Amino acid sequence: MTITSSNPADPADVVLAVEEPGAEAVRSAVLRARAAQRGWVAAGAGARSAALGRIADAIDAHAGELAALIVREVGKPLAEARGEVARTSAIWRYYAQAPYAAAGEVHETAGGPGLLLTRRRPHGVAGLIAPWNFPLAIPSWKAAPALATGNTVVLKPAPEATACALRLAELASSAGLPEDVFTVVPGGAEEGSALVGTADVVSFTGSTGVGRAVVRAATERGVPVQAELGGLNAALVLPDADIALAAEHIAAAVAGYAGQKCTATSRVIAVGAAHGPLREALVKALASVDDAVCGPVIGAAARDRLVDAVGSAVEAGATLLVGGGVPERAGWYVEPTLLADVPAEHPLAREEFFGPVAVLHAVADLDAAIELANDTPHSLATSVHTRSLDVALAAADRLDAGMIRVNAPSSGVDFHLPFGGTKGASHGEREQGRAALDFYTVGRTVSVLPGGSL
Ligand code: UN1
Repeated sequence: MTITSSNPADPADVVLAVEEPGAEAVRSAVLRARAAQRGWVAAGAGARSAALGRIADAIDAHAGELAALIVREVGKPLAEARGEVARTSAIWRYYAQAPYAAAGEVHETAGGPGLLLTRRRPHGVAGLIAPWNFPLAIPSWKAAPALATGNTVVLKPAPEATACALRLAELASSAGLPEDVFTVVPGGAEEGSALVGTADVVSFTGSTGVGRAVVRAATERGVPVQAELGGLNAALVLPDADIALAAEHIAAAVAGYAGQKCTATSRVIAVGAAHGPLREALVKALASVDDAVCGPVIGAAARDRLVDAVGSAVEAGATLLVGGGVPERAGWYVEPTLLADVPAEHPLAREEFFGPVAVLHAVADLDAAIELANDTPHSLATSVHTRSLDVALAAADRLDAGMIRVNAPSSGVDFHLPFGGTKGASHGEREQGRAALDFYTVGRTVSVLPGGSL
């Protein structure tokens, strides 16, 4: 079978076609990575830090080319693609400092001379499975902490983003990473499960269904695993909010990169008197979103699924407030869409659709808004729009999402803070920040006692 990635804005433009390498190729990449790992650890903190810093430099030096490749391969609007490239080099630079961070603690013995030490050591080979929507940033926020802590890496990118991942590996190698320390193996389900079946630590970002299977398979082998799955993210708007600004933030979170982020807003919850003005402002904001913000969705199947869901919601009694159409043009475009009166059990109100589509709910008060926001297993990111500090703090206490953003879009993350959701949205240790350094290492206890002690 051939893996083909094509331009979502112009499907006739084939970006890359490669043969699927098969499960055996993955296993042999893992074996080579395992052989390379000892030398990578032995090279020391200074060498690892310098190598990661050179990768950041290489990304900066090729920023224009990388942004253009992201635009072409996964249809991300140029401004966001540039932002992603800048974020990616910042991630490598941030983790370039990590090899020098303290790797443990010193304790006193219970009695007598000696030192008791804790120490964090790498697992071995990190098997990374990444999605297509952040084709440089997500592979990097998995690979950089894994490499910094002395693991070697085998990455299987999403087929739709194969060219971006291969280019990242090329740049890493041109920056002087030793051979087999960071390998990209293109592939689909077969290669992904071979990787989960052989790596020493597994990190996955993608759909809930595949993620659950990855977690099961890794757990069965006794291998540490983290999974970042879908989000069904809400934006809560209180009557005291700056409604015009809230509408702008929410429109960006609904339609930015066509809603193809696990942190995108798909449910807007208007509280009390916020409802009328917010509805009006949001319709206006979504109607004026253009290609520079939204862009196409990834493929024909994604577009059809969105169009069908909107159609079936309308048949079930929903009101189309804006959008809903498919522009007459090449590429997989869907208009930014807002619906009201969507039946509570309709899939559009319950499942992640990964498109520029949101559902508007009206509720009486903050309690009802929080209850509705929490009524999902996919609790990843929630935004709260209010001028009241009391409301912001109450919401931060009672919302169960992994990330709560006050007066900001639900999408957008800080790579130096932990990233992840609650309930069904995430599994295992948080990604990013220092949490990632814990995930890619395991604790050892070392007792250093004077010679001759029994
Ligand atoms: C962002 O909101 O900038 O797959 C990042 C995703 C998330 C990343 C979101 N893991 O969409």
